[in-house]
Amino acid sequence: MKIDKQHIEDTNQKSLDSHRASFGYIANRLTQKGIEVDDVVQKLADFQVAIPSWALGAGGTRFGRFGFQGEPRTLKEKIDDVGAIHALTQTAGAISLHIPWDLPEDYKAIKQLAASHSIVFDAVNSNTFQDPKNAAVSYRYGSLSHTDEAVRQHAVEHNKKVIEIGNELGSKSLTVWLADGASFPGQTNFQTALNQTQKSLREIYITLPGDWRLFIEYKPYEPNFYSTVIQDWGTSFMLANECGEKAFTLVDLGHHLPNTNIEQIVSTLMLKGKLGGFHFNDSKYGDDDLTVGSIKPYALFLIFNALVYGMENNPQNPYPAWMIDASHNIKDPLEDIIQSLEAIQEAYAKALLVDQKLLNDAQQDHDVAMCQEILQEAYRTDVRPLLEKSRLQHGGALHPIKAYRSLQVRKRLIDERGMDSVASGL
Ligand code: LRH
Ligand code: MN
Ligand code: MN
Repeated sequence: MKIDKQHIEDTNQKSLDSHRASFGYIANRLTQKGIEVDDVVQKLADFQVAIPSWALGAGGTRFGRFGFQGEPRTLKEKIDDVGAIHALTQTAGAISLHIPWDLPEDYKAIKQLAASHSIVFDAVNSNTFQDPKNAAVSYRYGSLSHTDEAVRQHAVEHNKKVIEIGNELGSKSLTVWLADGASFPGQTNFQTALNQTQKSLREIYITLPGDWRLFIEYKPYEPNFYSTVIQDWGTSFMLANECGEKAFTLVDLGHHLPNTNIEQIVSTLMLKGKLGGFHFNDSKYGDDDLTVGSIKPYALFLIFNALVYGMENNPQNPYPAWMIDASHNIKDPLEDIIQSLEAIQEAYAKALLVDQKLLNDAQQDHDVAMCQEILQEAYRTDVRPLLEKSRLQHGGALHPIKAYRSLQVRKRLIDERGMDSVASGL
């Protein structure tokens, strides 16, 4: 399934006048404030977010799963789905694979298909939180932290294999997220588990190709409910430092205890040049993996404000790898991802409008009310016409969800794949 550029253009025609009017209005207002509007629009176009291969079908919960019709059955179909999202939004120019959920077979064909959609392969994700089929060892009691050398070695080898696979595809980074931890007090020795993890990560790290990066993802709990070995950014940061300069921390928005100040974490990591990757989602209670911006849009804006500040002021931090890490239980997964992308771009655009010079002056003067005014002035701006402009300039849809529906993308996917297709995975 491929979305025809001409069809997108045709659907855009109907909204062009209204777009021009609203863009003209906001562009004028921003220009009067001294903002380079073209610059903001260009930055939006440059901001590409990877789509995870595991989020294109319905996710479900531990209580069940309600499948969505027309789900992608193969990696090729998943790439087609990302292609459709990218064609409409012009923001999803990358896919992130989870191995072995989406093991490529024919590399050449997969690469060609991705290139035909203008999609590149972003970070590859290893999986040592599930037992592989017919495996000689079990990750029931951990993987890289396991007390048994044979299990640790198995997990290290898996990560090396994932690097090889990523290398074939043109990926440049490996993301390691470990479920390792304990469900009950006394089950493990914290120090031994951390030491083993460090040693195993180091073994993986030394096999990284020269231009690769290692991202270490943290999470406080789940699936283990007493302790997790890499529970927070501090642990990840420490492990990354001990690995070396190509190792970084990965922040997943859902991986924090309630009310954690994520923007401060982002700032600290970027100051130290150690923010490598970012997983977007939203949450109300825990690692809910909800649509980005659906619960705490102001918090997302503040996080973006920290990211923009870091990107502009911290050359010591490499450009981070962006990915959506959400799960879709009720909504059409593709619509859900489109909504997430829109929320990401909105928060980014608003952060780009923050007058950093004025904010700095107000901070120096301890004018606390003014500091808030400056942030909220940017936050309250309706930036949607800027997003529209950026998409329009690159052949995307003015209104991606509307276009998705009027082009009947889901119906076409169902016609092609059937009502009962189930997303592939382990
Ligand atoms: C863990 C996580 C991690 C995994 C993905 C499936 O909760 O965020 O990034 O790889 O979900
Ligand atoms: Mn994640
Ligand atoms: Mn998660």
